[in-house]
Amino acid sequence: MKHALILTLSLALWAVPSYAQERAADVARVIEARVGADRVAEWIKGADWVIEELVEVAYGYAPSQEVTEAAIQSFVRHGRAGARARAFKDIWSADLDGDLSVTRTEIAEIALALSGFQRGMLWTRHRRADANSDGTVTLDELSTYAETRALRYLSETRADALNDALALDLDGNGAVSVEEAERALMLLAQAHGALQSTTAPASQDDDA
Ligand SMILES: [Ca+2]
Ligand SMILES: [Ca+2]
Repeated sequence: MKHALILTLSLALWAVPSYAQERAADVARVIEARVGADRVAEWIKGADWVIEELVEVAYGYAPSQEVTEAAIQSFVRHGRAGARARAFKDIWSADLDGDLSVTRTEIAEIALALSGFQRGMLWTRHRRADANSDGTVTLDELSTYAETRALRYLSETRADALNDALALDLDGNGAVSVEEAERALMLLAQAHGALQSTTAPASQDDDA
C-alpha cells in the first residue's frame, strides 16, 4: 500500500512538467495560427517591449484596464492627434503676423529667442514642411507635414503589432489583460524553449 502510494506520487510528479509543456505547446499553436510564426518569434525576442506597449494601452485607454480593439484604436488616434498638434504648434508659433503661413523671415526672427538646439530643430522642421521649397510654409503644406509626423510617430507597423497582440487573449473574452499577456508570452517562450530577452526595438518617441 505504502509502495503503491509512493509510486502514484512519483508518477504524478513526473507527469507535471509534461502536462505543462503540452499546455504551452497547445497555446503556442493557437496563437501562431492567429498571427504567424514571425510575429511570435518577434514577441519572444522582445517580450518586455510588448508588455510595455500593452501597459500603456490598458492603463491609459481601456476603461476595463484590459486591451481591446477599441482601446488600441483610441491609443492610436490619441497618439497621432498629439503628434499632429505638436507639428502645428512647432510651425504656427512662428507665424508672427498671423496670416496662417510661415516665411523664412519669420523663422529667423523667432529663432533669436531660442536655444541653439531649438533653432536647429525649427529650421529643420520648417524646411521639411515647405514641400515646394519656396521658403513659405502654407496651411496646406503644414497639414500634410503634420499628417506625416503623426504616421511616423504612430506607424501602421506599430498599430498592426498592437492589434496582433489581441491574439494573446487566453480566455477568449475579446480582451487581453497585462497579466494574461505575460502568461501567454511565458507559455510561448516555454513552447519554443527560448529565454526571454529584454532587447527593445529602436525608440519611436522622436516624431520630428
Ligand atoms: Ca506668417
Ligand atoms: Ca511652401
